[in-house]
Amino acid sequence: MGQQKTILRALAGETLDVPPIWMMRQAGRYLPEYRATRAEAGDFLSLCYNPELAAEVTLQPIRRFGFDAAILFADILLVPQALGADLWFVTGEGPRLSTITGDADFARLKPVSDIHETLNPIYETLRILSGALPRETTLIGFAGAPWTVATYMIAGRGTPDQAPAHALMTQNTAVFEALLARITEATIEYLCAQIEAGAEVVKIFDSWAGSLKGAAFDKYALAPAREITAALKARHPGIPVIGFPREAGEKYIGFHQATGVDCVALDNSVDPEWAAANVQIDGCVQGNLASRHMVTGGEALVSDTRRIVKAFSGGPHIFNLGHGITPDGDPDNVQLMIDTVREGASA
Ligand code: 1CP
Repeated sequence: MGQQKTILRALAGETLDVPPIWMMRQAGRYLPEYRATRAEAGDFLSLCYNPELAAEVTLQPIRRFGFDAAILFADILLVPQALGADLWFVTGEGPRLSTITGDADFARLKPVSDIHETLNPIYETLRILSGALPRETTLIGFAGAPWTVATYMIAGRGTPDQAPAHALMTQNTAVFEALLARITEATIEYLCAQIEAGAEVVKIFDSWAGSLKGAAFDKYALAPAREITAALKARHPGIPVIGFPREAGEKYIGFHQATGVDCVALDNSVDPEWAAANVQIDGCVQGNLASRHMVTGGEALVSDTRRIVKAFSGGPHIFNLGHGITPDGDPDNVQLMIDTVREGASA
C-alpha cells in the first residue's frame, strides 16, 4: 500500500496538487492555549522536560489548525545542556549558557554517551505523540546543526553576527573543530533516539548558516549536515531528513546533493521562482513565506502565499514560513494562510 501521509509523500519526491503545510514555531506564544500550558509548567525549560505538557503543546496547533505535521516541542539548546553546559532562559531576552572560550571549558564537557540521561524526557514526549496524533499527521523530530549550536555554546547567548564563534574558529581552530565534532556526534545519537521513539522525519536547523561564507560554509555547514545525514540513513534507512541552512543564499544551490538531505528548507530571503529553478530541481523544498505576514495578514499575505504555491507547483513542496512565527503573530492570519494554500489548488 502506498504512503498516505502527505508530508512523507512530498519528502519522497511526489508533486501534490495541494502542498502539505506545517509552520515553524507552530506551538508557541502566539497561541493563548500555549501560554496557559507554559504557565502551568512554570518556565520554558520545565515545559520542554515535562513529557505530558510538551506533548500537549505540540498537539495544540494540530487541533486548532489541522497542520499536516507536528514538530516535537523542545529546543536546540537542550543538546548543549545534555553535554554539561549550564542553560537558563532570561524572560524577555532569551537563552544564556556557560561559555566555551578555550581548551579548559571544552575539557569540562560530558561524553556523548551521557546525553540520554538528560534527554530521556524528550524521547518520552515523542512516544506519547506517536500514540496521540491523528493518523494523517507526520511527527517531526529535530536538532540544531553543529555550527548553530556551537555559536550559542561559545558566546553563551544568541548573537547578531556570531562574532565569538568566528573568533574562536580563527584563534583556536583545534578546540572549535573538536567542539563541532562533539556536537555532530551528539546530534547523531540524539536524532537516532528520537527516531526510535517515533519521529518519522528529522529536521536539522542551521539558523546561523548564513554567516558562514565560501570554504567555511562547506566545512562547517555542509560537511556536518552530510555526516549527520549519512549516519542517520545508515542506521534508519527510509527516514527523511530536512536541512535548513538559513540565509544560505547562493549556497542553497546543490545543498540536496552535497548533504544527502531529502528536503531543503528555504528562508524568505530567496525568491520562490529562483528557488524553484535552482534548488527544487534537485528535490523537495519547504518554505518560504515571510513570518511577518502572520502579524500583518490581509491581501499581501494572500498574494505572497499564492505566489509561493504557484512557483513550487511543478515539484515536491511543503508549505511553511521562512522562519518561526513570532509571539505577536495572529492565529486568524495563520488560518488565512492555510485556507489560501488549500483553496489555492482551485484559484
Ligand atoms: O518563551 C517561550 O515560550 C520560549 C520561546 C521558544 C520556543 C517556543 C524557544 C526559546 N524555543 C522554542 C521552541 C522551539 N525552538 C522549537 C519547537 C518546535 C516548533 O514549534 O517549531 C524549535 C524547533 C526550536 C528551535 C530553535 N531554538 C532554533 C532554531 C530555529 C530558529 O528559530 O532559528 C533556535 C536558534 C533556538 C534557540 C532559541 N530558543 C528560544 C529562543 C528565543 C531562541 C533564539 C535565541 C536567540 O538567538 O536569541
